[in-house]
Order: sequence, then structure tokens, then C-alpha cells
Amino acid sequence: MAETIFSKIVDKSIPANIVFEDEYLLAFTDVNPQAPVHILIIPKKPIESLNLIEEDDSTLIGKMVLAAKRLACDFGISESGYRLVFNCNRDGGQTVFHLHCHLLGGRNFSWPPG
Ligand code: DGP
Repeated sequence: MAETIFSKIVDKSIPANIVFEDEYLLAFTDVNPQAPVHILIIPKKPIESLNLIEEDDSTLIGKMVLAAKRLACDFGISESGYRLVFNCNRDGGQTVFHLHCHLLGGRNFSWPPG
């Protein structure tokens, strides 16, 4: 997979405001926040998009969602509510081709999304 801005954040060659890290995941604040809380949760393993996840990645995807739940609690948005978003490809609005989950909260979100 080609190098992306997120793989550079994983290998620490460019800086990010990291809010969580373990063996499998990294989470950092979005450079262009769309809500008071806007965190990106990414696997350290490079996967281009949701289209390329496989059965073997199910534990990893579960870890991403569990990390989002914990971060929502840490950032005080568990009770008010939050949204998890995986954008995929052009119509999904994906701009960085390293799998990531947006954790958004701290304001009310409309439905359906724009
Ligand atoms: P998406 O559109 O779903 O591919 O989301 C990519 C997000 O990544 C977008 O909300 C902006 C964020 N982003 C892009 N470049 C950087 C960067 O260098 N640092 C950080 N922290 N976020 C970035």
C-alpha cells in the first residue's frame, strides 16, 4: 500500500495530537475538526479502505470500535452522544486511503447526513 499521511503519523515522521496508542491502534485529533470532539482511530496496519477488510481483520475492527467507545467516555460525550463514521471511497467522502474511524461528538448531528 502507498504511503499516506496516516502511515507517516503511525511511524511518527509527522506529528499529531495522539490521544490513544497501543500495539494495534493509534487515535489522534482531526486536523480539520467538524465537531468539538473529532478523533480519528486508525489501525497501525495499513488497510486502504473498508472495501479491503477481511475476516481476519474482524478483531482489529472490533478494537477500533471499543477504542472509540472508551475515548467517547474519556472526552465526556458518552451520555450526550456521538457518531462513528467510516468514509469509503469517492461517494463516501474518503480522502485519506488508510482505514480510519471518525469519532465525532460535542454537538448535535442531523440525519440524514449531507
Ligand atoms: P476522510 O475524509 O474520511 O478520508 O477523513 C480524513 C480526515 O483526515 C479529515 O477529516 C482530515 C484529516 N486529516 C488529513 N490530514 C491530516 C493530518 O495530517 N493530521 C490530522 N490530524 N488529520 C488529518
